[in-house]
Amino acid sequence: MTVQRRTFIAAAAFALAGAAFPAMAAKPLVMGFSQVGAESEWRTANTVSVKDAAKKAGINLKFADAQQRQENQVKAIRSFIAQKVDVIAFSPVVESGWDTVLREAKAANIPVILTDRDVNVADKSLYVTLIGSDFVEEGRRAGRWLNEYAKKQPGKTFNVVELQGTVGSAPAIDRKTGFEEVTKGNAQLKMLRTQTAEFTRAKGKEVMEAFLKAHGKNINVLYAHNDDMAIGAIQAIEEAGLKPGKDIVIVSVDGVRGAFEAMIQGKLNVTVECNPLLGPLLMQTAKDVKAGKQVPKRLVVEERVFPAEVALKEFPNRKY
Ligand code: GYE
Repeated sequence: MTVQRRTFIAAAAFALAGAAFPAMAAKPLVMGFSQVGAESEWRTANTVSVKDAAKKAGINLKFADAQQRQENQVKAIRSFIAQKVDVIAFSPVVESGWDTVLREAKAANIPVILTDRDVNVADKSLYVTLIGSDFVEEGRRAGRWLNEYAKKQPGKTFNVVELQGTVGSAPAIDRKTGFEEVTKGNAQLKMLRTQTAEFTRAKGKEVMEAFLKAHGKNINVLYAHNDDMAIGAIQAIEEAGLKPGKDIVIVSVDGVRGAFEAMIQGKLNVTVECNPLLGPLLMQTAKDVKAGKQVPKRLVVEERVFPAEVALKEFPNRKY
């Protein structure tokens, strides 16, 4: 029998099997997803987006919550490898320390898609693509807004305090970098204190209380790496008898519903949008990767800046 004829018979048998067992032909893609945790409103919206999109795309999602701990993520990834999932996706809690486990995934021939946060690895072939925001640009946007604000009050200097996100995480590193890049030449701004509050409301409140205890009314501006920390800080400011949004100008990042509510109440001055609705693009990318299609190494989502003046008008359009 010739090679062509044998191929023909095999193809015909395959087509027949497909027709007789359609369920077999449409085996759902299995994705292991390791989420950072549930530290913020942003994260909750991101989790909902990933789960909904998987359902809609017919993807079998194995979801693991790492509770903000890298060792839990490493464990989850190893278990996905052992289960031989089709694709692994994860949002890395911190940037460094991923080489070993990603090499294990590569050796098992399982493609890895990063969502939201970046990793710091020398060998970029250890992941297929990163889907998410440009955090440095978000930091620049926050800084540019503050520069403009200060410009309107020439001669005045502003003492700034900063609440950083999770130590070692891409958004904390990049939002600090971008903000510093555009504000460092501004003689009107003076950074008084900067400290992590781990992207949570509770910590945001706690660290802001400490800042207020040390500097009281000398604080003019708060830059928070996310809305949740800003919302926690707002509580601390009010409890200290000061007016958030007035006595202390507040700039934050994410654009979640809670931030819009705070802006409408005049307690937050601006939020820089960070889009958590990455689920649909993640599922499409996973399908493309499994189909052998070439995908770009970086997929960046579009975002805007929302000052308090537009909050009421924009609120009904917000999806998270
Ligand atoms: O800004 C913050 C969350 O990685 C972009 O993580 C994300 C950040 C987001 O906890 O609210």
